[in-house]
Amino acid sequence: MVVITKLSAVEQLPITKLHRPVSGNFAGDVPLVDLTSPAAAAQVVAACEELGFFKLTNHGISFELMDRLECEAVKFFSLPIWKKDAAGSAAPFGYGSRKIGTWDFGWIEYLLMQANSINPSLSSSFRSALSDYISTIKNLSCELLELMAEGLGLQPRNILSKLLMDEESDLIIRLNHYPPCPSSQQRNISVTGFGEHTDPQVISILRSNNTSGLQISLRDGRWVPVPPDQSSFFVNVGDSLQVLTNGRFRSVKHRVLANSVQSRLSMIFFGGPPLKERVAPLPLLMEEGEESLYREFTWREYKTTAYKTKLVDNRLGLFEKH
Ligand code: GA4
Repeated sequence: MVVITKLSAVEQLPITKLHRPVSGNFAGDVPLVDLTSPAAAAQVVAACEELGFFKLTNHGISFELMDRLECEAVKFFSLPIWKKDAAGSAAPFGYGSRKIGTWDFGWIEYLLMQANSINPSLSSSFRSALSDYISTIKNLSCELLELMAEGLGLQPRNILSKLLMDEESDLIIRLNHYPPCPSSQQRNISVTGFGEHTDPQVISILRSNNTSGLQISLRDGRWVPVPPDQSSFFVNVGDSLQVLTNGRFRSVKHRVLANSVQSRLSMIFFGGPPLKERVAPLPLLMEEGEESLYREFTWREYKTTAYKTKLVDNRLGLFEKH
């Protein structure tokens, strides 16, 4: 018997582990989905499985619609503090500064609103820009959820999107202003604008101005910056969609670091189901004998628990079976 103990030249080379499938459509580390491509459904599913995050291009939404809301948001954040406070407190819906949720702080001021009952204290031009933006982005979210259903081979096509189409669906819009933070550069440190977290809802659609700051966590735990692009949207899988797909799609961990010279302005739409809706894996997605990774819960239960946690906490972990 001949025993070969010497390694060949190729076997001695260091191995570089690829952290993404070669077949995907990527710009740097960020998966790309072109809504006009015949491969869009497959691209969406690949991105949601790999990272739970993608950049959406060719979405057909006019720049004017985004710009109008951005200009109104800039006007709002330039108001004196007492006028911003008139929008009510961020908990549960209104204007917030520095404080996020119950336990966290960030270099940020923001306006948090229920998408279907726009804050009456805002100017009429602001309310009109918000209402036009929300109805367009709600439709876009549903289109994406239908594309996901198609890519996953699910019938009917609206099996996911109907969660956002109910009169009682829990839809939120958030406008974030991250002022520049010059001391971060002077002291050579990173200042947190919004600490790392996953979104509890089904889907989140983000649009920002051209200021950097957003980062996502890759599968191997590395944090990578997401280059801003004011004409595209960035889409996040939320915890609820991770549960609906029994872990096949991943809710992405993300955070925002303050920019030392420029203001960052982002507008995010969060699509959640009605509070009474049960959130559980779709039976059609389960293989024979496959069990749910999560114990049963309603969106109300998950949301109530989530709102008591810290941003960094693994909220879904509290609902895992094993
Ligand atoms: C993250 C997604 C949305 O911005 C949000 C956030 C909410 C808040 O800002 O009050 C939360 C956060 C978000 C996750 C866990 C809880 C709740 C702060 C926090 C620590 C409005 C949401 O629905 O959940």
